[in-house]
Amino acid sequence: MTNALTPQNLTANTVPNIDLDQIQGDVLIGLQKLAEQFLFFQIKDVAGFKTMLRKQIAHRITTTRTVQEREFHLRDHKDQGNTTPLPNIGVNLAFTAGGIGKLMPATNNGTTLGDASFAAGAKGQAKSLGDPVDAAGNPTTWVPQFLNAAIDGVFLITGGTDAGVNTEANKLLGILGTTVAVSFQENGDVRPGLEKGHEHFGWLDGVSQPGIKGLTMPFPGQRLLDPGLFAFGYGPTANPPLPWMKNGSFMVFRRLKQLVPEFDDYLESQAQTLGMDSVLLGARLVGRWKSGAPIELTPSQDDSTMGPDPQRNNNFDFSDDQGERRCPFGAHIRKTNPRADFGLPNNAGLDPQTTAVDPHRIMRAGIPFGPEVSVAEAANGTTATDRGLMFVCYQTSIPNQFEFVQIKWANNPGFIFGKRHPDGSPVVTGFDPIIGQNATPPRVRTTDEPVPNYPIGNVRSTLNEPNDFIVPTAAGYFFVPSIEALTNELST
Ligand code: N7H
Repeated sequence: MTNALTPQNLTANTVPNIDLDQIQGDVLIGLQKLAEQFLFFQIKDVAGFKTMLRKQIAHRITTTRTVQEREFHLRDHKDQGNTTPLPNIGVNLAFTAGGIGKLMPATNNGTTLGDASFAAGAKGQAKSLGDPVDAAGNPTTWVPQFLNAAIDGVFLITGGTDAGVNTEANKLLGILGTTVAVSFQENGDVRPGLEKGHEHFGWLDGVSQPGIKGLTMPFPGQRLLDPGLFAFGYGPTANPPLPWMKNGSFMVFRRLKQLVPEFDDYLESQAQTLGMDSVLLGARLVGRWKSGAPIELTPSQDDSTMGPDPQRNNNFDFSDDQGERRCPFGAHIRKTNPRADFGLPNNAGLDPQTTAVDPHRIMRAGIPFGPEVSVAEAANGTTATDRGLMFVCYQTSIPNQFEFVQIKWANNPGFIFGKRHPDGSPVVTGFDPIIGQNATPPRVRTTDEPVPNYPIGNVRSTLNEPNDFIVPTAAGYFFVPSIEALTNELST
């Protein structure tokens, strides 16, 4: 996903109080990535690994400062009419609770980092996220490597081409030698041609990201949030649980398989049942047209110039749509960022968005994986090869940010609460039709109001989703240390 920050913003707004040289580059701005290798590993020789980390690896880690500088280069490169990708190799490194425990036994397997979900690990949390699990609570749809092998850490290796990131991965493995064993390796790639920047269902991704105080000059409608929501050591909670966690962040990784031909066929058939157009139905499930244009601003038809235009594509807050005429409350972007749905600031200036929404925002930095849908898959309506999203997000509290959005909002049919239809009847919002998970077999989901009542009308309609079109196939919770912590606390 592309970050909403641009070189233009950064020039105007870089202020020194965020330590750009210490925070790893994917956290706040996002490593430049046309290709990305996720290299998961186990630490086999703790002392040997520490030596290599201190002497040879820490210096290779790409900082926020470097990412920022590369944004300027990229802008110049494009301005000069160049279309060939710049190599821009980026490397970030993060550890699970188990990995932190190996490197720092005093953390008691990562528990002293102060995040119960991080300490429990992604597998331990799968059931509460609504992932398909067996009677013992073990995920049933994950790739075996994530179930069987203990994963201690991950390198995120980004660049302009698969060949470039693979070469860098081999260099890192060469340096680390027998101190590590690879648990799982997979590349993600930006989709080809006109689908560049779009995820596999076809929607433009990376459109709405939080802005950061001291780093971003916000686009219209973009909220400016405390850096401390994404990197430790800044407001609102300046003191990290442990001093060396300053400038670090928690990273959530989810390998989310997308059943694209199945989803496309479902949109067609459901649209017929509801008596509407399938393109409009898709837009109402996401809250945006495939171009990125929000249905809140252009409810009846796509506007492909607005879609990718950051001056316009986030300039709304749902406050003038409390009857869900333009955008259903259940739409993916309204469930995961309800903006002003909790109400507008009162006379005393108390703003419910500041207290009820902002603290749960996440910084997304994923990339698609897997090939394009083949002619045969499209014709059969069946996925034959895995494809989807390597979902990555950053935050300083996994329970209060990623898990809150997934569990309390996306998976919660009651949310958003207490709303009424234009005819006064209560709204039962239903699940997020994209990422919502109903853990109760047979996992059927419903969502309110797929059929628009725009600009007028009082037709009540319900969307029924018999299947999940997004299936979690691997996950990990990681801590992304500062450069200083990599060279000191974690490697001595
Ligand atoms: Fe979502 N999609 O293609 O439908 N997401 N998402 N997401 N998502 C967004 O603003 C998608 C996932 C958020 O501020 C867009 O980038 C898919 C998870 C949040 O307006 C699109 C998958 C979680 C936002 C998608 C997936 C979130 C957001 C609109 C999985 C967190 C910003 C474009 C395969 C639990 C909301 C954009 C805002 C936007 C899709 C996963 C959260 C098109 C396919 C797991 C916070």
